[in-house]
Amino acid sequence: WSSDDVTVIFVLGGPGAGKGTQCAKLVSDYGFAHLSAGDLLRAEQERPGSEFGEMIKTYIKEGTIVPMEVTVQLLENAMRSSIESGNNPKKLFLIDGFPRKLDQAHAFERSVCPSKFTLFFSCSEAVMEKRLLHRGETSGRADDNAESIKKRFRTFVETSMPVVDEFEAQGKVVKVSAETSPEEVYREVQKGLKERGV
Ligand code: UP5
Ligand code: MG
Repeated sequence: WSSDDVTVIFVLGGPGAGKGTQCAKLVSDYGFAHLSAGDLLRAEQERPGSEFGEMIKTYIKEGTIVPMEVTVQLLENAMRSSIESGNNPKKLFLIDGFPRKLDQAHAFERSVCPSKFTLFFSCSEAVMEKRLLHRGETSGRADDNAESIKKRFRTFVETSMPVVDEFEAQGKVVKVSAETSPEEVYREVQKGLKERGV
């Protein structure tokens, strides 16, 4: 595809900020394809015969960032499938939980497609921790426990916030407070998208 006819919006925010929840709402109202980097990595980890399974498992448990070659390839494959399926005629993509390291951001925008902007959910660690521990009671996610959550928070602050800061400096961030109810947050999201012509 050419980057002129594909629209990519990055969706960033700390662990448990509500990226997946808000993306699901946008999918049903705007027809975006939703690609969660974390979901793609978890699926790859489960795929029989994957050469990356064990490695991905370790990175996720430790809350660190899987080497970008793996993630960029999974995203690119998922974008291609979405376009080829015919179910995404406008080629609209929400890329959730990516890029969370500067090297990934630069590689993706250079080799796949520049983003239109980044939707950024800001949320305090106290609120995010509460949500994740609650979800951990039933999610089965290997990283929804107090120890992994602490590591994910540290990676977010040290490694992922610099990505948001860089996009912010380029005037490419729509920031939404994610502390209120999902419906309230979504109203702010819709307002933010409208201001950017989406
Ligand atoms: N909830 C949501 N919104 C709420 C609201 N407004 N009020 C009250 N509750 C709300 O929500 C989390 C929980 O909170 C849910 O129970 C929800 O009902 C509730 P969710 O929408 O799932 O939040 P989200 O931001 O998507 O949280 P998630 O846990 O998915 O965020 P992470 O960024 O930590 O997870 P991700 O799957 O993106 O990544 C996992 C790991 O994969 C990373 O730590 C990393 O090791 C690896 N990874 C990479 O290596 N590279 C990548 O590029 C991406 C991931
Ligand atoms: Mg998520």
